[in-house]
Parts: sequence; C-alpha cells; structure tokens
Amino acid sequence: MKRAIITSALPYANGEIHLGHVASTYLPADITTRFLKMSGTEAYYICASDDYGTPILIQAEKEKKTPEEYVKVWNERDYSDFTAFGIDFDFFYRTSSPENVAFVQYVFNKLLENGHVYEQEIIQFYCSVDRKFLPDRYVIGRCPYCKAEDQYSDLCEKCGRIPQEIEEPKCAICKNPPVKEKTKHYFFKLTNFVSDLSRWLEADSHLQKDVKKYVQNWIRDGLVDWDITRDIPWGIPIPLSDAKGKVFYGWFDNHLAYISSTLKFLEGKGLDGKEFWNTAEIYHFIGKDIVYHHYLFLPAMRMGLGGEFKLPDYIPTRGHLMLQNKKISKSRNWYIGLREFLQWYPADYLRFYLTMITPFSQDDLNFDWDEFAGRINSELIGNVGNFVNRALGFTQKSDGGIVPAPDSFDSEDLEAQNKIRNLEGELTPFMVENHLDRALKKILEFSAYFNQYFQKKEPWKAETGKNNCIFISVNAVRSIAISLYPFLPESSQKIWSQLNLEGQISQNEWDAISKMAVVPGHKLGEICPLFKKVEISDIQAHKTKLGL
Ligand code: B3M
Ligand code: ZN
Repeated sequence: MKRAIITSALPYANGEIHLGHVASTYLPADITTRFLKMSGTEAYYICASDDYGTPILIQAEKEKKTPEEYVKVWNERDYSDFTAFGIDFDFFYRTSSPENVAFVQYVFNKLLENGHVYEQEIIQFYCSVDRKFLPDRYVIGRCPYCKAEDQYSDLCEKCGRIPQEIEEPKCAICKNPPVKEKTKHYFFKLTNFVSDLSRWLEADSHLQKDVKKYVQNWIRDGLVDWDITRDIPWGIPIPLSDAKGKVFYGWFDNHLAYISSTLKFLEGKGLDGKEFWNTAEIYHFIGKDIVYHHYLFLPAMRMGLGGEFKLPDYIPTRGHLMLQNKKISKSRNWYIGLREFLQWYPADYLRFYLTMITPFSQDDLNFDWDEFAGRINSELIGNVGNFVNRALGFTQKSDGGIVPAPDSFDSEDLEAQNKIRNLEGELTPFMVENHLDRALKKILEFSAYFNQYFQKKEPWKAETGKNNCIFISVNAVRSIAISLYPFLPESSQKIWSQLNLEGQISQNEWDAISKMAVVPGHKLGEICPLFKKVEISDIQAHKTKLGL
C-alpha cells in the first residue's frame, strides 16, 4: 500500500485561527489527505501548535500566565476550531512536547557532530532594567528604511524589510533603551549545503517550478549561516553545558515537530515510525511567506543528519488571503475569526468558497462577502443543491423513492452515462497535481450538465424515458456525493444518507465515483434540501461589522 504523511504549517500558539490561515494551508492539506485516503494510500495528516518564540513569551507575560499555561490554551482552542471546520487531523500535537524536545536536541547534537554547527560571539541588545537579552520582537524602534516608528527589530511590518539595525531601539517590555552586550551564539552552517540544495532543487520533482526558481535565486545571491540561538527563558534548551540559559530559535525546532509528532503518532499505532516516514510521500503544505524556511532551512537540516529522514516530495505553496482586497491584519482588526464565521455559516460553505477561489499557485486570494454569497447561492445551492434535490425529490414523488429499472438508453442517456463513467478520470489528474479548485469546478460542470439533462428529459411528463432519466440521475447524485467528499465532507455525507446507501461516505474508494452502483429497486432515504440560502441582508450586516 502506498504511504503518505501530510503536514500543514504549524500555527503559533498565540492567537485565534482566522480565515487567512485556513485558505492556503489547512484546507488544501485536508482535502488532499481525504483524497489520498480514498485512493488507497495509507495517509496521515499531522500538525502541531508552534509553542516557542519571543512573541509568545511576551504575550504570556502580559497575561500573567506561564508560557506553558498560555500555549496550552491556544493549542486546545486551535484544535477545536480546526475540527469545527472539518479539518481532520490524524494527530495534533505541539512543538513543546517531550518528544520534540528530545528530538530537537538529538538533531542539534548530530549536526554538531557532523560539522554543521559552530559557536560565535555576537553583539546583542540587553535590557539592564529587565535584566534580559532582547531578541527579535523584544526590541522596537524606528525602521531604518521607511522610518516607520514602533517596528520590531527583526521585521518592519510597514515596508516588510528586515532591519539591519533598528534606530532608537527600546525594550519592548519597559520601553527603556537597551545596551549592547556580548553573547555566545550557535550558528547552523547553511553555507555547507549550497550544492546539495541546488542539486535537490534542480532535480526533476513535484516541487512547484516558480517557487524553485526564486529559491534558486536566493542561493545565487548567497546564503548566510543561520543564528539558531536565543537568550530567552522559553524554548528548547541547547544541550551543552556551556550554553546555560540559551534556547533554540523557534524556526530551528518547529519544523522538526513534523517528524517528532509523526513518529509519536505512528509508534502509538505500533508502527515503525522512521521506516514509515522514509517510505512515504512527504507533503508539507505552506503559505508563501515561509518558503525560505521550508525550501532551505528544513531540507538543509535534514541533509545535515545524513539522510536519516527523507526530504519532502511536495511543498504545496499558496498565496495569502486578502479580506475585501486589503491585507489581513489582526492588530488592525482586519480579519474574520474562523470560530466566528462558523457561527454564521456551515463549514462546507467556507470550504466551498475558499477552494473555488484558491488556485495552486502563489497568487494572492481575496475573500469578498458579496462574492461569497453569490457563489454559495448560485453555484453550491443553485447548481449542486438544486440537482440533488430535484433528482431525489422527483424519485420520491413519482416512484415512492424506489429507483426504477431502466429501459434501453437513447443517445442522451448514453451520453449522460458516459459522463458518469468519465468523471473519475477527469478529476484524478487535478487532484494528484493539487489543482483542487479545478477539480471542484469539474464537479460543478458535471452537476450543471445533469441539471440540463434532467430538464431536457422532462421525466414529470411520464412518457417513455422517465425511468432512464431517474435511474441515471440518481447514479449521478451518487457520483457527486463521492467526488465532493474531500471538499465538503458534511454535505456529501448528507447526500449519502438521502441516497440511503450502505456505510459512510468516507469509506468509499475514489474510483467508486464512476460506477453506476445504485441498482433498480433500491429505496432512497428521507429527502430534504441540503442547503439554506445565504441572505443578502446578513451579508450586509457582516460588511457593516467590518466598517464597509
Ligand atoms: N508557526 C507560522 C507561520 O509563520 C509558523 C509556521 C511554522 S511551520 C514549521 O506561518
Ligand atoms: Zn526593558
């Protein structure tokens, strides 16, 4: 049996999941995993909360919690929001797990042993009031490029650049100017991997061509070794006796939790985790802002281990979601929380809309309330919901819900039958290549075709051809239910129940899509409309809430 491990970027344990998170990463990964499972792959979807880092420490201090307490709250909250959205992780763990701590320290020691880590003294900001070294977000000041005030020392959110040295630095905690002190840090020798990384990127692979291109440009411009140390009290301790009080930078440990969480999960199932990892196809779903980390740091660190864990086969990378054409920003309150959205609309509405607008590319996407209402009402409800309800409802009314035996097919019936037989073959390449939006659009085309077929056949006139029309249409509904499952798991289960077919929708094999498996004499279940229309007055209220 084929094997696959699917991960999506680990959410920081310091804030609620919003629509921007799910569009490019969690949803495509979930759809892909469901598809792989149906296609006979032993696939597992693994994720974890990203618990370390300076912003989390600052936030915990502000809320007078220990960082452990603080991240536990977000870990649980994130998991429950994802679950409500139908994101079906096989395992959701945390970067602060004992397994990850041990694994990260093991990896560090191995890299050290293999000559990929060195020590170096550096100059760092130190706050003599708080008696702390101040990394990254602990220092705020003026951006040397665009002169924006109150920017972090490691990122100007105004112009997007990484300041070489921030102007008029201040301690983020007490606002006093810090002093410069010497400290000893550990560096990962990214420069040892220039040729291996280049070879990996050049090889024929499933990695996106456009992403590879610009990563290759970064390599051409020259890589620099990477400071993997932080002098803060929240992180994985560096396991050396002369590194007391020092921890790893979050980007050193977080992606290692892909592996450590997978091993923990598989070993819990009695499997050999490492053997599974190394014989599986590895997928890491990410957003385009973390390409550097996933196309350079991550593979280089795995290479540095000497091939103990295989490199990713797929790193599906997608663009950012905008909200009403403006960049999502939590601090400016320009976002929609996932939990809030799900109080208004079913998860499948959002899954449908986001999949439709999210191509497999790095182009940015845009959430627009009017477009959301339009697509749900006309495409999901007007097309799919309408056909399913019409075909099943009619069978209920005219034949007491019993699927009639067909007569000999005319040319339209034959064409319709061929549509069913070809559907799986048309969808599969899109699914395999991660063009999930195109696959979903194909299903809509299929459904639109059957709306027309049903209309043309006029089975209500009860002349010859009625039985064929019902028989073929009910089978088309079954094809829709199965093919929609990875995208809209709840709705497809509802269709499945109305069809009154055996088992759960999730137990179907992908190639069942193109079988005509509803037989004459089969009795349907209870029929009712699948969806409720999105009201324009509600949309107006959502827009008003955003100040539109
Ligand atoms: N926690 C979130 C981000 O930068 C970050 C991802 C880690 S993936 C190993 O999108
Ligand atoms: Zn201070």
